This record gives sequence, C-alpha cells and structure tokens, in this order.
Amino acid sequence: MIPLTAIPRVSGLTKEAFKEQYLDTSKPVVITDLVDSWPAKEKWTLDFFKENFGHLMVPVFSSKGSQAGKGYMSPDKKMPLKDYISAIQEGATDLRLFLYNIMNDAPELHSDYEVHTIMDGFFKEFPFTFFGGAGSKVAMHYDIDLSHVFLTQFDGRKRVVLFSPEQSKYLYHLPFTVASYIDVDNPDFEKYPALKKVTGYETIIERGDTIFIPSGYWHYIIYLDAGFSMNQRANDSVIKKVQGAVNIATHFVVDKGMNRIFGERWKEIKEEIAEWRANH
Ligand SMILES: O=C(O)CCC(=O)C(=O)O
Ligand SMILES: [Fe+2]
Repeated sequence: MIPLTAIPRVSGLTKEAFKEQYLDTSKPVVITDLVDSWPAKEKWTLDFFKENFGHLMVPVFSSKGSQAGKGYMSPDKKMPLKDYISAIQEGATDLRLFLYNIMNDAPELHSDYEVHTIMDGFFKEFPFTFFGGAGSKVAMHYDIDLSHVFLTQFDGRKRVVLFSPEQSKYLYHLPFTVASYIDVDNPDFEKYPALKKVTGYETIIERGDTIFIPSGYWHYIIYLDAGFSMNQRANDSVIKKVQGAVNIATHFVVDKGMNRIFGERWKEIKEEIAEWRANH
C-alpha cells in the first residue's frame, strides 16, 4: 500500500497562522469552520438546488471525461439539473458535473457565500461547483493553472488523497497533461516500481469542511456519497501565475496537436515517457 498520512483538521485559524503553518510550507489542511458564517452552509443541499435551480440545463461528463485523449474537457451532454441530481441521489449514474460555474446562471447564489479572506489573491469570478454520485472517482491530476484550491463540501462525503508536487517524479506523470493514472488503492508496484517511494496524505471531508490543496498538489477524489462541493482558487504569486499560464499553453497546444497527429498512439507514447521517467 502507498503510505498516506491523515491531513490535520483545524478551526479558528487566523490569516497569519494559515500563512505560517500551511501556505508558506505548502502543507494541506482541513479547515472545519471557514464557511461557518455563510448562509450557504445551512442552505445548500442537493434538494435545495433541485427545487430552486432544477430547470437549469447543465453540462455533464461521463467518467471517461477525466481520462486522457481528445475532448477531455468537453461535456458528454446537457440535461436539466433536477434530473441530474435525482439520478445521482438514486445512484443511477456515474455522470459528473464539474468545473460548473452555476453563479453565471443563478446570480442570486452570490449572496449565499463570501470570497475567502484567509489569504490574498482569490479569483473572485471563479467559484466552481462539482457534483457526483456515490462511487464517482476524479482521476488523479493537479490543477493546470497552479492556483491554490479551497474545496468546500456541502452535501455528502468525499475522500481526498493528495501528493505533493515533489512526488511527481514517482507518480508516472503523463507528459503534457496534468494526469497520472496510477491506482492509489491498488498500486501495481511491479509495473510502476517508483511508486514504492511515494508517500501522500488523505482525509474525508463532509458538510462545512474546506480542504486547502496547495498549488501543484496532485489530488485523487472519491465521492463516498452523492454530493457536491464548491471551490475557490487563489494565486498570490506572480511567478506561479506565469508558470500556470505557460502550463496551460503548452498542455493545450502540444497535447491537442499531438493527439491530432498521433491519435491513440500519442496516449501510448505519453505512458512510455512517464514510465521511463519514473523508473529512472
Ligand atoms: O471534487 C471534485 O469533483 C474535483 C475537485 C477538483 O479537482 C478541484 O477542486 O480542483
Ligand atoms: Fe482539481
């Protein structure tokens, strides 16, 4: 098994303590009271969204949506939010709704939350929501723009597994992507021997918890129940912003172009490069 350490759970964190203990040291933490003052904390449930915004047509992605290859950012179809929520509540689908900015379609939701003040540099225009049914998995990735992520859980529980960016070399990172397809719970040490060197973190977040995922951290997420979360992202460093922009450009341009030229073979080439790098 890959050794995983429990992520600490804290409350009453000041901006200064957060900076000193977690931001500057790039350590993950679960903050249990960060959204205590938000109306959303009590109000936002799957049923609330179904009843009040059920008519919205939302883009949904099948589980293959988080895999490599062409079109990994394009939705599989659109459906009314109420039908989608009913389907995940009944356990009838593995469709996911991710990176969805529901505030664009329902601006009244803006009054239910606040932009965090625990650090500087939050992108005010980007609160994304993520929905999924029990058993849904988010393939291991890191966020391409290298921002810090604050993921708040509203309904259901999620298991979150993290690896620091320093572990990338052992994680069979597929070049020109933000993905790794190692199976955290069932690692194949024979095929991927460098995995023996990996250590990570894990926790379960539930209603009201906010997990801080530092910039560049790998994350693998399993929905234990049907539920949803919202994230806010921050980037307080000019260097990281530039790195993030370069990352976005090279990944999209190179990966898309190579997909077009090599098709399926490009995926194999990336896997070969990833194996060679980690094994060396
Ligand atoms: O919770 C999810 O479904 C994915 C969250 C995620 O990857 C993120 O916030 O960057
Ligand atoms: Fe992510």
